[in-house]
Amino acid sequence: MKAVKEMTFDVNKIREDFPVLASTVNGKPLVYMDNTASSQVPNLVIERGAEYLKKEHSNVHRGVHYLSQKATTEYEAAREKVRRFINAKEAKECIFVRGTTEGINLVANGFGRKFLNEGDEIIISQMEHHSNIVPWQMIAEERGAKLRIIPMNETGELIIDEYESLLNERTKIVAISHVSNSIGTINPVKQMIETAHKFGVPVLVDGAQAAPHIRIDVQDIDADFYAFSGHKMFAPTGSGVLYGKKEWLEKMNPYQGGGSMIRTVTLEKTTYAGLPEKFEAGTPAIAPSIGLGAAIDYLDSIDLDAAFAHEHELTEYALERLASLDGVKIIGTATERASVISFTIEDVHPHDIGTILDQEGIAVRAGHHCAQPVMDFYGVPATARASFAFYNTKEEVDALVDSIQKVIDVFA
Ligand code: 7TS
Repeated sequence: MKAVKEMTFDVNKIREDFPVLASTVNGKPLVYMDNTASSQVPNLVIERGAEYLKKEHSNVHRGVHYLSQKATTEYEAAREKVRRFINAKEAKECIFVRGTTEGINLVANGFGRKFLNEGDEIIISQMEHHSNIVPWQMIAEERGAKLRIIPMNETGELIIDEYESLLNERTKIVAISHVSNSIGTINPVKQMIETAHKFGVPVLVDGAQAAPHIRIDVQDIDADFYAFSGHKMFAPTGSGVLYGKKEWLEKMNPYQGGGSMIRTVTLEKTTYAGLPEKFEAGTPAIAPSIGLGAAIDYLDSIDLDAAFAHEHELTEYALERLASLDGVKIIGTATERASVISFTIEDVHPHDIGTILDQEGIAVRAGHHCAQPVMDFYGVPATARASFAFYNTKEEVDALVDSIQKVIDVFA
C-alpha cells in the first residue's frame, strides 16, 4: 500500500530549519517579509553547499578524474530533481540558468532571432516584471516586431477577452507571469496557454513568483517555456531554470557561444551540442544549481500542501487586519492571489514605511518592484510590499500591523 503523507505543519519547527530567522535586527527579532525579492535558505541547503565545496568541487562535463565526475553526477542529479519538481517530460528540457531574467533573455534571443520577423507580434501583459518586458522590447526592436499588451482591470486581473482579441496570425509568442510580483495576482495561465495554442502560438510563463508558492506542472498547463529563480525558492542566488519543450529548444538558436555548447569547432564553423548543453555555454553555476537541487529535497521533506495552505491563511489574515487600519490602501485585490501584499499609506512615502519598519526589525520592500507599468496603472510612484513564505507566522503579521499603525501615528 502506498504510504499517505501525514498532513502536519508546525511553523515553529519549520523555522528552526532557517537559521537566519532566529536573528535580531535593530534589537528586535527579525521579521522577514521580503520573500518575493529573495527567500531565506534552510540548513539542508547550506550544508549541502558546504559539503559540495569541501568534498566535491570541480568543473563539470570535462574531466575523467574523480572530482570532475562527481561534480557532474551531482549537477545532473540536481537537473533530474528539477525535472520532477516541475513535472517536465525530460531532464534535458531543464536548462540551468542564473535566474528568471537569464531564462527569459535566453528565449527572447534564442527564439526571437530564429522566429521573429518584421511585422510579427509578441504579446505580454501590463503586470509583468521588467525582466519580462525589457528583453522583448529589445528583441522586438532588433527584429522589427511589435509588442502587444494585455491590459488589466482595477482589481489587478488580466482582461482575458482583450487577450483573446490580441491573438492573430502575426502573433509569434506570448510571455506572461504566472504570479505577479507587485500585486500577487495568480493568472489563469493554463487557460491562456490553451487559447494561444489554438493559434499555434507558444507561451513563455514567468514562474519566478509561482515556483515558491504553488505547485508547478509544466505538462498540465502545457507551457512551452517556464522560467524561475532558485533564490526565491530557498536556494542560493545564481541558480535558476528555463524549462522549454524539446521541440522548441531544438529549433532555437543558442543564446551564448563558448565552451561546452559545441559538438565540433573549426575556425570556419561550429556545430552545436544537443540539449541541454547547447544552452549552457561555459562553466555553469555548479554550486548554486546543486543548491537548488537541495532546496527541492527540502521542499520534498516537508508537507508542501500544508505549507502553502498556511501561507494562504496568513495572507487572508494580513489582508483582513490591514483593511482595518485608517489610511492603508491595498494595491491589487485579485480573488486568486499569492502571499504578496502591496500597500500604501495616505501621505506617507513607501520608503519611509520601509525605513520605519526596518527599525522594528521588519523587512519589507518599498519601491516600484521592477513593475513600473503596474505603478503607473494605479497612479502611485511606489508601494510598500510585504510578502510571506511558509515560515512566517501570525504573530509576525501582528507585528507588521502594529508597526504600520506606528507609522500612521508618526505621520499623523
Ligand atoms: N519575474 C518576476 C515575476 C519576478 O518577481 C522577478 C524578481 C523576476 C522575474 C526576476 O528574477 P531574477 O531572479 O532573475 O532577478 N522579482 C523581484 C522582486 O519582486 N523584488 O526583487 C526581485
